[in-house]
Amino acid sequence: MGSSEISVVRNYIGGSFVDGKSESWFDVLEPSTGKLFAKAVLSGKEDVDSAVIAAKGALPGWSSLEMKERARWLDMIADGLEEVFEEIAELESRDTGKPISLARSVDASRSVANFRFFAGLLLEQETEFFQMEDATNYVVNKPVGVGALITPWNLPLYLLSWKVAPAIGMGNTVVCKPSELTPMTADLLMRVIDGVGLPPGVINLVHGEGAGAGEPLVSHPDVDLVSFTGGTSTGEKVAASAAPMFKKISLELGGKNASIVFADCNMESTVEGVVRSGFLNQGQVCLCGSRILVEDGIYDEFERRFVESVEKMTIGDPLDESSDLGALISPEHLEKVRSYIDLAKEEGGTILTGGTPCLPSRFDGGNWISPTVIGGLEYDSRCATEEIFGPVVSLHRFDSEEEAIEIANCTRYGLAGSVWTEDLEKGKRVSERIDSGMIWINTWLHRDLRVPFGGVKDSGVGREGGRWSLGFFSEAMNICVKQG
Ligand code: TXE
Repeated sequence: MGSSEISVVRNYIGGSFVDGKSESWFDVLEPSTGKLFAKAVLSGKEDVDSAVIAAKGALPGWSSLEMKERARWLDMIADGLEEVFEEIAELESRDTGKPISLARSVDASRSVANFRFFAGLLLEQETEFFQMEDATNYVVNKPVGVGALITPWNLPLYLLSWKVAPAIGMGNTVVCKPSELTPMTADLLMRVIDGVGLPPGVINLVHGEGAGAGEPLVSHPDVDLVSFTGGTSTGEKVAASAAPMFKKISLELGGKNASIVFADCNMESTVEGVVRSGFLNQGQVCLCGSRILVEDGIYDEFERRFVESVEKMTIGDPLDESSDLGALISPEHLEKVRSYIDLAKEEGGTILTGGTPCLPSRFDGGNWISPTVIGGLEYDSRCATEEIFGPVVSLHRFDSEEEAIEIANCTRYGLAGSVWTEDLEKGKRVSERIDSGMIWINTWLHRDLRVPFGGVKDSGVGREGGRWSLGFFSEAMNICVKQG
Protein backbone atom coordinates (compact mmCIF):
# COMPACT_ATOMS: atom_id res chain seq x y z
CA MET A 1 0.00 0.00 0.00
CA GLY A 2 1.36 3.42 -0.95
CA SER A 3 1.65 5.90 1.91
CA SER A 4 -0.97 8.28 0.47
CA GLU A 5 -3.72 5.71 -0.20
CA ILE A 6 -6.66 5.44 2.20
CA SER A 7 -7.39 1.81 3.13
CA VAL A 8 -10.83 0.45 3.90
CA VAL A 9 -10.94 -2.00 6.77
CA ARG A 10 -13.92 -4.37 7.03
CA ASN A 11 -15.10 -6.87 9.61
CA TYR A 12 -14.21 -10.52 9.07
CA ILE A 13 -17.15 -12.75 9.91
CA GLY A 14 -17.72 -16.38 8.97
CA GLY A 15 -14.81 -16.34 6.53
CA SER A 16 -15.86 -13.16 4.62
CA PHE A 17 -14.87 -9.52 4.76
CA VAL A 18 -18.10 -7.60 5.34
CA ASP A 19 -19.34 -4.04 5.83
CA GLY A 20 -21.14 -3.15 9.04
CA LYS A 21 -24.93 -3.50 9.25
CA SER A 22 -25.35 0.23 9.87
CA GLU A 23 -22.83 1.13 7.15
CA SER A 24 -21.07 3.49 9.56
CA TRP A 25 -17.34 4.01 9.46
CA PHE A 26 -14.71 5.63 11.64
CA ASP A 27 -11.49 7.38 10.69
CA VAL A 28 -8.09 5.91 11.47
CA LEU A 29 -5.45 8.62 11.83
CA GLU A 30 -1.69 8.37 11.60
CA PRO A 31 -0.31 9.45 15.02
CA SER A 32 2.82 11.02 13.55
CA THR A 33 0.96 13.41 11.21
CA GLY A 34 -2.67 13.36 12.32
CA LYS A 35 -3.61 12.55 8.70
CA LEU A 36 -6.32 10.15 7.60
CA PHE A 37 -4.85 6.72 7.01
CA ALA A 38 -7.85 4.37 6.77
CA LYS A 39 -11.57 4.01 7.32
CA ALA A 40 -12.85 1.10 9.35
CA VAL A 41 -16.27 -0.38 10.05
CA LEU A 42 -17.95 1.09 13.11
CA SER A 43 -19.62 -2.08 14.35
CA GLY A 44 -22.64 -2.27 16.58
CA LYS A 45 -24.56 -4.97 18.40
CA GLU A 46 -25.93 -6.56 15.19
CA ASP A 47 -22.43 -7.02 13.80
CA VAL A 48 -21.29 -8.52 17.08
CA ASP A 49 -24.28 -10.88 17.01
CA SER A 50 -23.35 -12.08 13.50
CA ALA A 51 -19.75 -12.67 14.54
CA VAL A 52 -20.80 -14.64 17.64
CA ILE A 53 -23.21 -16.75 15.55
CA ALA A 54 -20.37 -17.52 13.11
CA ALA A 55 -18.02 -18.46 15.97
CA LYS A 56 -20.64 -20.65 17.61
CA GLY A 57 -21.39 -22.36 14.32
CA ALA A 58 -17.72 -23.20 13.74
CA LEU A 59 -17.19 -24.54 17.26
CA PRO A 60 -18.29 -28.20 16.87
CA GLY A 61 -16.12 -28.82 13.79
CA TRP A 62 -13.08 -26.96 15.06
CA SER A 63 -13.12 -28.35 18.60
CA SER A 64 -13.36 -31.91 17.28
CA LEU A 65 -10.06 -31.63 15.39
CA GLU A 66 -7.10 -33.34 17.01
CA MET A 67 -4.63 -31.07 18.80
CA LYS A 68 -1.96 -31.81 16.21
CA GLU A 69 -4.24 -30.66 13.38
CA ARG A 70 -4.93 -27.39 15.15
CA ALA A 71 -1.17 -27.02 15.76
CA ARG A 72 -0.66 -27.42 12.00
CA TRP A 73 -3.08 -24.54 11.37
CA LEU A 74 -1.18 -22.33 13.83
CA ASP A 75 2.05 -23.13 11.99
CA MET A 76 0.42 -22.24 8.67
CA ILE A 77 -0.71 -18.89 10.10
CA ALA A 78 2.85 -18.29 11.36
CA ASP A 79 4.14 -19.04 7.82
CA GLY A 80 1.57 -16.63 6.37
CA LEU A 81 2.57 -13.87 8.81
CA GLU A 82 6.25 -14.44 8.05
CA GLU A 83 5.53 -13.76 4.38
CA VAL A 84 4.08 -10.34 5.26
CA PHE A 85 6.63 -9.55 7.97
CA GLU A 86 7.63 -6.23 6.45
CA GLU A 87 4.01 -5.24 5.86
CA ILE A 88 3.23 -5.92 9.55
CA ALA A 89 6.13 -3.70 10.61
CA GLU A 90 5.19 -0.86 8.27
CA LEU A 91 1.48 -0.93 9.12
CA GLU A 92 2.16 -1.13 12.85
CA SER A 93 4.61 1.74 12.67
CA ARG A 94 2.19 3.97 10.73
CA ASP A 95 -0.85 2.96 12.79
CA THR A 96 0.72 3.37 16.26
CA GLY A 97 3.44 5.95 15.61
CA LYS A 98 6.19 3.62 16.87
CA PRO A 99 9.61 3.40 15.22
CA ILE A 100 9.79 0.92 12.35
CA SER A 101 12.85 -0.78 13.88
CA LEU A 102 10.81 -1.55 17.00
CA ALA A 103 7.79 -2.64 14.95
CA ARG A 104 10.07 -5.15 13.25
CA SER A 105 12.02 -6.42 16.25
CA VAL A 106 9.09 -6.57 18.67
CA ASP A 107 5.70 -6.47 16.97
CA ALA A 108 6.28 -8.38 13.73
CA SER A 109 8.69 -10.90 15.25
CA ARG A 110 6.54 -11.69 18.25
CA SER A 111 3.37 -12.03 16.20
CA VAL A 112 4.99 -14.78 14.13
CA ALA A 113 6.62 -16.27 17.24
CA ASN A 114 3.33 -16.44 19.16
CA PHE A 115 1.71 -18.70 16.55
CA ARG A 116 4.88 -20.76 16.16
CA PHE A 117 5.40 -21.14 19.91
CA PHE A 118 1.85 -22.22 20.72
CA ALA A 119 1.88 -24.66 17.78
CA GLY A 120 4.92 -26.33 19.38
CA LEU A 121 3.45 -26.22 22.89
CA LEU A 122 0.24 -27.93 21.76
CA LEU A 123 2.25 -30.82 20.37
CA GLU A 124 3.96 -31.28 23.76
CA GLN A 125 0.67 -31.69 25.64
CA GLU A 126 0.13 -35.10 27.22
CA THR A 127 -2.84 -36.44 29.13
CA GLU A 128 -2.33 -36.21 32.89
CA PHE A 129 -3.11 -39.34 34.96
CA PHE A 130 -3.58 -39.63 38.73
CA GLN A 131 -3.46 -43.23 39.84
CA MET A 132 -5.33 -44.40 42.97
CA GLU A 133 -5.21 -47.88 44.49
CA ASP A 134 -8.47 -48.86 42.86
CA ALA A 135 -9.06 -46.23 40.20
CA THR A 136 -7.41 -44.08 37.55
CA ASN A 137 -8.12 -40.39 37.06
CA TYR A 138 -7.36 -38.69 33.79
CA VAL A 139 -7.78 -35.07 32.79
CA VAL A 140 -9.36 -33.92 29.56
CA ASN A 141 -8.73 -30.28 28.62
CA LYS A 142 -11.84 -29.20 26.77
CA PRO A 143 -12.36 -25.92 24.92
CA VAL A 144 -14.33 -23.31 26.83
CA GLY A 145 -16.44 -22.27 23.81
CA VAL A 146 -16.62 -18.89 22.09
CA GLY A 147 -13.97 -16.43 23.26
CA ALA A 148 -14.06 -12.61 23.17
CA LEU A 149 -10.53 -11.27 22.67
CA ILE A 150 -10.23 -7.54 23.32
CA THR A 151 -6.93 -5.81 22.70
CA PRO A 152 -5.40 -2.33 23.10
CA TRP A 153 -3.44 -0.03 20.80
CA ASN A 154 0.08 -0.18 22.17
CA LEU A 155 1.13 -3.60 20.80
CA PRO A 156 -1.76 -4.39 18.47
CA LEU A 157 -0.82 -7.58 16.61
CA TYR A 158 1.64 -8.75 19.29
CA LEU A 159 -1.17 -8.90 21.87
CA LEU A 160 -3.87 -10.13 19.50
CA SER A 161 -1.72 -13.05 18.30
CA TRP A 162 -0.82 -13.83 21.93
CA LYS A 163 -4.51 -14.43 22.62
CA VAL A 164 -5.70 -15.88 19.30
CA ALA A 165 -3.04 -18.62 19.04
CA PRO A 166 -3.67 -20.38 22.38
CA ALA A 167 -7.43 -19.73 22.19
CA ILE A 168 -7.96 -21.48 18.86
CA GLY A 169 -5.16 -23.92 19.64
CA MET A 170 -7.19 -25.29 22.55
CA GLY A 171 -10.24 -25.69 20.29
CA ASN A 172 -12.19 -22.50 21.02
CA THR A 173 -13.51 -20.22 18.31
CA VAL A 174 -13.14 -16.48 18.76
CA VAL A 175 -14.43 -12.99 18.08
CA CYS A 176 -11.68 -10.38 18.22
CA LYS A 177 -12.20 -6.66 18.92
CA PRO A 178 -8.98 -4.72 18.35
CA SER A 179 -8.57 -1.16 19.55
CA GLU A 180 -10.39 1.36 17.36
CA LEU A 181 -7.17 3.38 17.35
CA THR A 182 -5.16 0.62 15.64
CA PRO A 183 -7.19 -1.71 13.42
CA MET A 184 -4.65 -2.19 10.62
CA THR A 185 -2.61 -5.26 11.58
CA ALA A 186 -5.68 -7.05 12.95
CA ASP A 187 -7.08 -6.68 9.43
CA LEU A 188 -3.81 -8.00 8.02
CA LEU A 189 -4.07 -11.06 10.28
CA MET A 190 -7.57 -11.69 8.89
CA ARG A 191 -6.18 -11.46 5.35
CA VAL A 192 -3.51 -14.00 6.31
CA ILE A 193 -5.95 -16.48 7.85
CA ASP A 194 -8.23 -16.04 4.85
CA GLY A 195 -5.25 -16.79 2.60
CA VAL A 196 -4.29 -19.97 4.44
CA GLY A 197 -7.93 -21.14 4.29
CA LEU A 198 -8.67 -21.46 8.02
CA PRO A 199 -12.21 -22.88 8.35
CA PRO A 200 -14.77 -20.01 8.30
CA GLY A 201 -15.97 -18.83 11.70
CA VAL A 202 -12.96 -20.03 13.73
CA ILE A 203 -11.59 -16.48 13.93
CA ASN A 204 -13.96 -13.54 13.48
CA LEU A 205 -13.23 -9.89 13.95
CA VAL A 206 -15.34 -6.81 14.52
CA HIS A 207 -13.90 -3.31 14.41
CA GLY A 208 -15.35 -0.45 16.40
CA GLU A 209 -15.46 1.31 19.72
CA GLY A 210 -15.48 -0.05 23.24
CA ALA A 211 -19.04 0.93 24.08
CA GLY A 212 -20.54 0.10 20.66
CA ALA A 213 -18.75 -3.17 19.88
CA GLY A 214 -16.67 -4.25 22.90
CA GLU A 215 -19.47 -4.05 25.46
CA PRO A 216 -22.06 -6.09 23.48
CA LEU A 217 -19.37 -8.67 22.79
CA VAL A 218 -18.35 -9.10 26.43
CA SER A 219 -21.96 -9.26 27.63
CA HIS A 220 -23.16 -11.55 24.82
CA PRO A 221 -24.84 -14.65 26.34
CA ASP A 222 -23.12 -16.96 23.84
CA VAL A 223 -19.63 -15.71 24.67
CA ASP A 224 -18.07 -18.08 27.20
CA LEU A 225 -14.75 -16.44 27.97
CA VAL A 226 -13.21 -12.99 27.85
CA SER A 227 -9.53 -12.16 27.54
CA PHE A 228 -8.98 -8.43 27.89
CA THR A 229 -5.86 -6.26 27.80
CA GLY A 230 -6.34 -2.54 28.32
CA GLY A 231 -6.79 0.17 30.90
CA THR A 232 -7.75 -0.59 34.52
CA SER A 233 -10.97 1.43 34.46
CA THR A 234 -12.12 -0.35 31.28
CA GLY A 235 -11.16 -3.65 32.93
CA GLU A 236 -13.59 -2.84 35.74
CA LYS A 237 -16.44 -2.41 33.24
CA VAL A 238 -15.49 -5.59 31.37
CA ALA A 239 -15.38 -7.56 34.62
CA ALA A 240 -18.77 -6.16 35.67
CA SER A 241 -20.45 -7.19 32.41
CA ALA A 242 -18.88 -10.65 32.31
CA ALA A 243 -19.45 -11.52 35.99
CA PRO A 244 -23.24 -12.11 36.09
CA MET A 245 -22.87 -14.88 33.50
CA PHE A 246 -19.84 -16.44 35.26
CA LYS A 247 -17.70 -16.14 32.16
CA LYS A 248 -14.12 -17.22 32.38
CA ILE A 249 -12.15 -13.97 32.44
CA SER A 250 -8.56 -12.82 32.23
CA LEU A 251 -7.69 -9.15 32.69
CA GLU A 252 -4.29 -7.69 31.90
CA LEU A 253 -4.47 -4.06 32.98
CA GLY A 254 -2.23 -1.13 33.77
CA GLY A 255 1.04 -0.82 35.63
CA LYS A 256 3.25 1.69 37.44
CA ASN A 257 6.36 -0.40 37.64
CA ALA A 258 9.42 0.40 39.72
CA SER A 259 13.00 0.01 38.51
CA ILE A 260 15.11 -0.36 41.67
CA VAL A 261 18.73 0.65 41.17
CA PHE A 262 21.17 -0.34 43.93
CA ALA A 263 24.53 1.36 44.45
CA ASP A 264 26.35 -1.85 43.54
CA CYS A 265 24.82 -2.07 40.05
CA ASN A 266 26.84 -2.05 36.87
CA MET A 267 26.26 1.64 36.12
CA GLU A 268 26.66 1.49 32.35
CA SER A 269 24.38 -1.45 31.61
CA THR A 270 21.88 -0.26 34.25
CA VAL A 271 21.53 3.21 32.72
CA GLU A 272 21.04 1.59 29.32
CA GLY A 273 18.52 -0.93 30.65
CA VAL A 274 16.55 1.59 32.71
CA VAL A 275 16.34 4.06 29.80
CA ARG A 276 15.01 1.25 27.60
CA SER A 277 12.50 0.19 30.23
CA GLY A 278 11.30 3.76 30.72
CA PHE A 279 10.89 4.76 27.11
CA LEU A 280 10.38 1.73 24.84
CA ASN A 281 7.39 2.39 22.58
CA GLN A 282 7.29 5.97 23.97
CA GLY A 283 6.63 4.51 27.43
CA GLN A 284 3.38 2.99 26.19
CA VAL A 285 3.98 -0.54 27.42
CA CYS A 286 2.22 -1.79 30.54
CA LEU A 287 5.58 -3.23 31.69
CA CYS A 288 7.54 0.03 31.37
CA GLY A 289 9.50 1.11 34.43
CA SER A 290 8.15 4.61 35.01
CA ARG A 291 9.31 5.02 38.64
CA ILE A 292 13.05 4.79 39.01
CA LEU A 293 14.23 4.29 42.59
CA VAL A 294 17.93 4.95 43.03
CA GLU A 295 20.06 4.24 46.11
CA ASP A 296 21.32 7.42 47.76
CA GLY A 297 25.05 6.80 47.29
CA ILE A 298 24.86 6.83 43.47
CA TYR A 299 21.78 9.00 42.98
CA ASP A 300 23.56 12.11 41.64
CA GLU A 301 25.80 10.23 39.23
CA PHE A 302 22.89 8.06 38.06
CA GLU A 303 20.65 11.08 37.48
CA ARG A 304 23.34 12.82 35.40
CA ARG A 305 24.11 9.78 33.27
CA PHE A 306 20.45 8.85 32.89
CA VAL A 307 19.41 12.32 31.68
CA GLU A 308 22.39 12.44 29.29
CA SER A 309 21.39 9.11 27.85
CA VAL A 310 17.72 10.11 27.47
CA GLU A 311 18.75 13.28 25.64
CA LYS A 312 20.76 11.23 23.14
CA MET A 313 17.69 9.35 21.91
CA THR A 314 16.47 10.30 18.45
CA ILE A 315 12.81 11.25 18.23
CA GLY A 316 11.32 11.56 14.77
CA ASP A 317 9.68 9.99 11.72
CA PRO A 318 8.52 6.53 12.80
CA LEU A 319 9.37 5.18 9.35
CA ASP A 320 12.98 6.40 9.61
CA GLU A 321 15.31 3.54 10.55
CA SER A 322 17.29 5.78 12.89
CA SER A 323 14.37 6.89 15.11
CA ASP A 324 14.41 5.60 18.69
CA LEU A 325 11.11 7.23 19.60
CA GLY A 326 8.01 8.10 17.58
CA ALA A 327 4.67 9.77 18.27
CA LEU A 328 2.05 9.06 20.96
CA ILE A 329 -1.07 7.23 19.93
CA SER A 330 -3.65 10.06 19.90
CA PRO A 331 -4.16 13.76 20.66
CA GLU A 332 -6.27 12.77 23.70
CA HIS A 333 -3.49 10.59 25.02
CA LEU A 334 -0.91 13.34 24.43
CA GLU A 335 -3.16 15.68 26.42
CA LYS A 336 -3.35 13.17 29.28
CA VAL A 337 0.44 12.76 29.33
CA ARG A 338 0.95 16.55 29.27
CA SER A 339 -1.53 16.99 32.09
CA TYR A 340 0.62 14.71 34.25
CA ILE A 341 3.71 16.82 33.51
CA ASP A 342 1.77 19.90 34.64
CA LEU A 343 0.66 18.00 37.72
CA ALA A 344 4.27 17.03 38.46
CA LYS A 345 5.20 20.72 38.58
CA GLU A 346 2.26 21.45 40.91
CA GLU A 347 3.38 18.57 43.11
CA GLY A 348 6.84 20.09 43.49
CA GLY A 349 8.71 18.12 40.82
CA THR A 350 11.49 19.47 38.61
CA ILE A 351 11.56 18.68 34.89
CA LEU A 352 15.13 17.50 34.30
CA THR A 353 14.59 17.05 30.57
CA GLY A 354 11.59 17.05 28.24
CA GLY A 355 9.47 19.40 26.14
CA THR A 356 8.22 19.36 22.57
CA PRO A 357 10.60 18.08 19.90
CA CYS A 358 11.52 20.21 16.92
CA LEU A 359 10.42 18.26 13.84
CA PRO A 360 9.83 18.96 10.13
CA SER A 361 6.52 20.71 9.38
CA ARG A 362 4.88 17.59 7.92
CA PHE A 363 4.64 16.31 11.51
CA ASP A 364 2.86 19.43 12.80
CA GLY A 365 -0.46 17.60 13.22
CA GLY A 366 1.11 14.65 15.10
CA ASN A 367 1.11 13.75 18.78
CA TRP A 368 4.67 14.53 19.81
CA ILE A 369 6.40 14.91 23.13
CA SER A 370 10.05 14.51 24.08
CA PRO A 371 11.08 11.92 26.64
CA THR A 372 10.61 13.56 30.02
CA VAL A 373 12.44 12.92 33.29
CA ILE A 374 11.13 14.36 36.56
CA GLY A 375 13.05 14.67 39.81
CA GLY A 376 12.09 15.86 43.28
CA LEU A 377 8.61 14.30 43.52
CA GLU A 378 7.38 12.64 46.70
CA TYR A 379 7.24 8.90 46.06
CA ASP A 380 3.57 8.81 46.99
CA SER A 381 2.56 11.82 44.87
CA ARG A 382 -0.12 11.26 42.22
CA CYS A 383 2.36 11.64 39.40
CA ALA A 384 4.59 8.96 40.90
CA THR A 385 1.80 6.48 41.61
CA GLU A 386 -0.76 6.85 38.79
CA GLU A 387 -0.28 5.28 35.37
CA ILE A 388 0.76 7.91 32.80
CA PHE A 389 1.51 5.45 29.99
CA GLY A 390 3.78 7.81 28.11
CA PRO A 391 7.45 8.86 27.86
CA VAL A 392 7.53 10.28 31.38
CA VAL A 393 9.51 8.83 34.28
CA SER A 394 10.22 10.04 37.80
CA LEU A 395 13.42 9.54 39.79
CA HIS A 396 13.34 8.90 43.54
CA ARG A 397 15.99 8.31 46.21
CA PHE A 398 16.05 5.48 48.72
CA ASP A 399 18.57 4.54 51.37
CA SER A 400 17.82 0.94 52.37
CA GLU A 401 16.36 -2.27 50.96
CA GLU A 402 13.33 -1.82 53.20
CA GLU A 403 12.68 1.66 51.89
CA ALA A 404 13.05 0.54 48.25
CA ILE A 405 10.48 -2.21 48.81
CA GLU A 406 8.10 0.14 50.58
CA ILE A 407 8.25 2.66 47.73
CA ALA A 408 7.93 -0.05 45.07
CA ASN A 409 4.78 -1.37 46.75
CA CYS A 410 3.21 2.04 47.25
CA THR A 411 0.80 1.96 44.26
CA ARG A 412 -2.51 0.32 43.43
CA TYR A 413 -0.76 -1.49 40.58
CA GLY A 414 1.33 -4.66 40.71
CA LEU A 415 2.33 -5.76 37.25
CA ALA A 416 6.11 -5.84 36.81
CA GLY A 417 9.39 -4.24 37.83
CA SER A 418 13.13 -4.58 37.68
CA VAL A 419 16.01 -4.71 40.18
CA TRP A 420 19.55 -3.71 39.26
CA THR A 421 22.41 -4.99 41.45
CA GLU A 422 25.55 -7.09 41.19
CA ASP A 423 24.48 -8.92 44.36
CA LEU A 424 22.08 -11.52 43.00
CA GLU A 425 21.07 -12.77 46.44
CA LYS A 426 19.96 -9.26 47.34
CA GLY A 427 18.27 -8.96 43.93
CA LYS A 428 16.22 -12.10 44.55
CA ARG A 429 15.46 -11.18 48.17
CA VAL A 430 14.12 -7.78 47.16
CA SER A 431 12.26 -9.11 44.08
CA GLU A 432 10.35 -11.67 46.11
CA ARG A 433 8.98 -8.95 48.41
CA ILE A 434 7.57 -6.79 45.64
CA ASP A 435 3.83 -7.09 45.10
CA SER A 436 3.82 -7.78 41.39
CA GLY A 437 3.42 -10.55 38.85
CA MET A 438 6.86 -10.26 37.26
CA ILE A 439 10.31 -8.91 38.14
CA TRP A 440 13.44 -8.83 36.03
CA ILE A 441 16.88 -8.72 37.65
CA ASN A 442 19.56 -6.82 35.67
CA THR A 443 17.40 -6.88 32.56
CA TRP A 444 13.95 -5.84 31.40
CA LEU A 445 11.38 -7.29 28.99
CA HIS A 446 13.55 -10.35 28.57
CA ARG A 447 10.66 -12.58 27.59
CA ASP A 448 10.46 -16.35 27.57
CA LEU A 449 7.11 -17.35 26.08
CA ARG A 450 6.82 -20.30 28.47
CA VAL A 451 6.55 -18.22 31.66
CA PRO A 452 3.43 -16.88 33.43
CA PHE A 453 2.42 -13.32 32.57
CA GLY A 454 -0.01 -11.13 34.53
CA GLY A 455 -0.37 -8.88 37.53
CA VAL A 456 -1.73 -8.48 41.03
CA LYS A 457 -3.77 -5.72 42.68
CA ASP A 458 -5.27 -3.34 40.08
CA SER A 459 -3.00 -4.72 37.35
CA GLY A 460 -5.30 -7.61 36.62
CA VAL A 461 -6.69 -11.02 37.28
CA GLY A 462 -5.29 -14.35 36.11
CA ARG A 463 -2.21 -15.42 34.22
CA GLU A 464 -1.61 -16.05 30.55
CA GLY A 465 1.59 -17.20 28.85
CA GLY A 466 2.83 -20.70 28.03
CA ARG A 467 0.86 -23.41 29.79
CA TRP A 468 -1.05 -20.75 31.76
CA SER A 469 -2.60 -19.63 28.47
CA LEU A 470 -3.51 -23.21 27.60
CA GLY A 471 -5.08 -23.53 31.05
CA PHE A 472 -7.07 -20.32 30.73
CA PHE A 473 -8.35 -21.18 27.26
CA SER A 474 -9.59 -24.61 28.33
CA GLU A 475 -11.67 -26.33 31.00
CA ALA A 476 -9.95 -29.17 32.83
CA MET A 477 -12.32 -32.11 33.28
CA ASN A 478 -11.41 -35.05 35.47
CA ILE A 479 -12.64 -38.55 34.64
CA CYS A 480 -12.23 -41.19 37.34
CA VAL A 481 -12.36 -44.82 36.18
CA LYS A 482 -12.89 -47.46 38.92
CA GLN A 483 -10.96 -50.64 38.30
CA GLY A 484 -12.24 -54.19 38.52
O1 TXE B 1 -7.77 1.76 26.59
P1 TXE B 1 -9.09 0.97 26.80
P2 TXE B 1 -7.57 3.26 26.16
C1 TXE B 1 -4.07 2.18 29.79
C2 TXE B 1 -3.34 3.49 29.66
C3 TXE B 1 -4.25 4.31 28.85
C4 TXE B 1 -5.57 3.84 29.38
C5 TXE B 1 -6.73 4.05 28.46
O2 TXE B 1 -3.19 4.07 30.93
O3 TXE B 1 -4.06 5.66 29.03
O4 TXE B 1 -5.40 2.48 29.59
O5 TXE B 1 -6.41 3.61 27.16
C6 TXE B 1 -11.99 -1.76 24.41
N1 TXE B 1 -16.24 -3.13 26.92
N2 TXE B 1 -3.68 1.19 28.82
O6 TXE B 1 -8.74 4.11 26.46
O7 TXE B 1 -10.27 1.85 26.74
C7 TXE B 1 -11.37 -0.75 23.50
O8 TXE B 1 -12.19 -0.52 22.37
C8 TXE B 1 -15.42 -3.86 26.17
C9 TXE B 1 -2.95 0.09 29.35
O9 TXE B 1 -7.14 3.28 24.79
O10 TXE B 1 -8.91 0.12 27.97
C10 TXE B 1 -10.03 -1.41 23.19
O11 TXE B 1 -10.21 -2.43 22.21
N3 TXE B 1 -14.33 -3.35 25.56
C11 TXE B 1 -2.91 -1.03 28.41
C12 TXE B 1 -9.68 -2.04 24.53
O12 TXE B 1 -10.91 -2.16 25.24
C13 TXE B 1 -14.07 -2.05 25.73
C14 TXE B 1 -2.82 -0.75 26.98
C15 TXE B 1 -8.68 -1.25 25.37
O13 TXE B 1 -9.14 0.08 25.46
C16 TXE B 1 -14.89 -1.23 26.52
C17 TXE B 1 -3.63 0.38 26.58
C18 TXE B 1 -16.03 -1.81 27.13
N4 TXE B 1 -16.86 -1.11 27.91
C19 TXE B 1 -3.99 1.31 27.51
N5 TXE B 1 -14.37 0.02 26.51
C20 TXE B 1 -2.03 -2.20 28.80
N6 TXE B 1 -2.38 -2.85 29.90
O14 TXE B 1 -1.10 -2.56 28.11
C21 TXE B 1 -13.26 -0.01 25.75
N7 TXE B 1 -13.06 -1.27 25.27
